[in-house]
Amino acid sequence: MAGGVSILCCEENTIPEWTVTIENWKKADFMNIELIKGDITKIQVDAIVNAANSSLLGGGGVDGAIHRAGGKQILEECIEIRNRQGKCNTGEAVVTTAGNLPAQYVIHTFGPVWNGDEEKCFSLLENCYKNSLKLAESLGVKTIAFPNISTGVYRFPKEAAGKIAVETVKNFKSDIIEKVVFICFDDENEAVYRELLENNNKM
Ligand code: AR6
Repeated sequence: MAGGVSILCCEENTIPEWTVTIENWKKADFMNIELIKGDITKIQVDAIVNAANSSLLGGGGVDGAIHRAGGKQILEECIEIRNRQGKCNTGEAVVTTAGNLPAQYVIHTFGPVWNGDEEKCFSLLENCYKNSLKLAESLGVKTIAFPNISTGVYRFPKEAAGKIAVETVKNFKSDIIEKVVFICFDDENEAVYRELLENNNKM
């Protein structure tokens, strides 16, 4: 396999609109970054990431969708983690199995609540992506899907959040992870990611 990155843009369960390869982007032989518009609970990857909260006990948004679709096993494992190590700190990540979901693991990360403190919030969001990728690697995960962490209830500006997500993934050198999927649920995030990834291809 030639070195480089394929970026695919597509709707959930459709054929990608375009594919571009960037030579020598990563240390690994190849790595795919995909942009998919859809529901993260439906996607077939080794691990999906949950935009959780410090309690790890579920909530609304993507967290609620994952717990609803995954069933009570995920919550039970989250409670065990809580009992063992306490609440999740901002930027940290923990893992459970994925219950009834097609994925094997759910990696739960607690994103920053946007408060206008750019330096702190940017760095904490970067930690969410980095720590999730590190944890995935330690589990031997080859394919992982991220939602747009903190851009819902936590009101992180979408463009800044997208830039942090794409840059952090791009800079994460891995010989294990082969594919990272960004799942965008709303039109605004999809447009942000599409532009970021298309611009990447031109660089
Ligand atoms: N699949 C993919 N993305 C989704 C889905 C889905 N099924 N549903 C929503 N999104 P949010 P946050 C997108 O609010 O901002 C929860 O209550 C959504 O469009 O879920 O990190 C937790 O328990 C948005 O772009 O997470 C926390 O208390 C993105 O997911 C709090 O919300 C993130 O929105 C976390 O807030």
